[in-house]
Amino acid sequence: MMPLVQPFPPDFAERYRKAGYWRGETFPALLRERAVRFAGRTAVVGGEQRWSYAELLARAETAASGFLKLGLMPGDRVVVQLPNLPEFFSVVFGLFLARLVPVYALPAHRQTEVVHFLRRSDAVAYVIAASHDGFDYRDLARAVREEAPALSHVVVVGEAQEFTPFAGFARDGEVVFSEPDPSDVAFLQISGGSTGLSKLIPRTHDDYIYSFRASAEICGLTEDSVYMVALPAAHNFPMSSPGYFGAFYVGATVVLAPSPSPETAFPLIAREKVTITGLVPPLALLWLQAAPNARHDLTSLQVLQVGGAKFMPESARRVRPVLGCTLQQVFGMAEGLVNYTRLDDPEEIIVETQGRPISADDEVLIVDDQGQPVPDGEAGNLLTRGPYTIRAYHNDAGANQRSFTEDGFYRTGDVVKRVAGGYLVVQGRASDHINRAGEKISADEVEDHLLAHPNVFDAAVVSIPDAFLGERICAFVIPQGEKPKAPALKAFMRSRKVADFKVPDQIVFVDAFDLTAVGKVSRKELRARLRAQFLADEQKNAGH
Ligand code: AMP
Ligand code: DBH
Repeated sequence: MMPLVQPFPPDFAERYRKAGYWRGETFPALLRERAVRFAGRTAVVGGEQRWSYAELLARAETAASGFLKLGLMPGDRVVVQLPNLPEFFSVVFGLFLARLVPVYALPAHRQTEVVHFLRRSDAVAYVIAASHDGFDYRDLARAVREEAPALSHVVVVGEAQEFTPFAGFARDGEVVFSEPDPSDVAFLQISGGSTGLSKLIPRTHDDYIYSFRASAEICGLTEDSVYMVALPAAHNFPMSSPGYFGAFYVGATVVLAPSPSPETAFPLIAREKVTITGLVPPLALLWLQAAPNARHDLTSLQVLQVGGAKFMPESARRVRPVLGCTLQQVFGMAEGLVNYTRLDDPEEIIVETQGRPISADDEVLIVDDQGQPVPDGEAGNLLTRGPYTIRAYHNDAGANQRSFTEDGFYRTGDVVKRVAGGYLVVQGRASDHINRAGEKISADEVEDHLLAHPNVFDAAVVSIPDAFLGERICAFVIPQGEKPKAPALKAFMRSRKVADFKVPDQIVFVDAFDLTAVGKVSRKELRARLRAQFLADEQKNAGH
């Protein structure tokens, strides 16, 4: 089993401790302390349930005992794939208390992705909900079990069938849990994956707790705040920016929305007096559209955070007048660095920029393709290093080689410019992935699936600007033999058991890729050319 590490060099670790970023806090200690300090206050609201801080701890302890009684050992990895249910928190905190390591999967992930997470992490257990949104996760568990040799337990929230029911976890007698070290890896987060499948991101107690503690302060959270989780709870944004962990840190209340749609979220905001939540840009557009006719009282909402993909200034400008709250732009990544506009920034900064880093010790380098720094105001590749940015992925030597410089900077793949005050404006990105409504999709990965179809000779996948999604997935396909129909190719993608958001939105059949250049054309160049040609054609057609 590959050991879990996050290799911050000792001199950096010392510096981050001295500066007071890393305070030796751990998730178990945090939960226990808050369960005493905020005992009777409401920690979690979800579905019909309402848990106090004391109850959250009690439930997490029961979960921890249950996991240990299955025979799991500290350090073991557990893939968690749960929708926005309160049990998400009892499971995850339970794992922390037992020194087990959650690996977060999104509810949208399917067999291909889940098998990858299970294998890459050597997970011994997999936690699911029985079903959600019309999908039966027990069927998924049966399928992945065949392909993941280390997996020995499937734990189900809800009707478990032949698997282990989470509701059956019990605590008999006093269980003594061993304490983690603050520099231990607490969990594995996943990246959207710019090439190939998602990478696993080891985050330590020290670094992650710093990121959401500082975020909670930047976002003005207090024990009277009510934070709503609108995006999937496994996403890094609602987890930590400041997210529910930031909310728990200060003793606030966390409300779980089963869906981020205005129909579901607006009544919850009114009922629970939600003060802050975070959305991706397409959802923010839906909220802006629905709010003027909303029957629900949204006046409790003080801050709407938008991030995950670029929020265009024209839309950003409408947030305050339409929703009556402050917009906060959030530009972050599961690998670390998070930027925020500050709540008291001038409106122009809030509307036009994606914020500035959390920490004075976040090192931000903006360089040209030769690695030379570019002047402020000019676009370049963003590299970063700092007290909560990883130095390596888990179990992926190739990605580590590509994604980190020799002196430990993370190559974000984003193209940004720095403006006055150190604020960043995201201009685009260098790598070939599609940012579809905040979901990052690797072009390589989609091409690979398409190429598996017997009637596909070659495929190139690109992002195309989309008014609603921000970007949509467009696949250029050279058929061979009988030309497949676009819906059939999409159905084929689905049959490959991948998350639905990876299925191309648009398929364009072409006879050949026009390789006029001499020699080999890189896929990157090919994609760029196809994309440019497509956009030019589109514009020409619009002109007629
Ligand atoms: P991941 O590494 O999968 O967590 O995805 C993080 C990436 O999402 C960043 O590197 C950016 O490409 C993108 N992203 C996140 N927030 C924003 C934002 N506010 N504006 C533009 N891009 C964003
Ligand atoms: O897109 C992201 O990954 C993201 C966006 C906003 C993120 O990880 C975050 C804030 O922490």
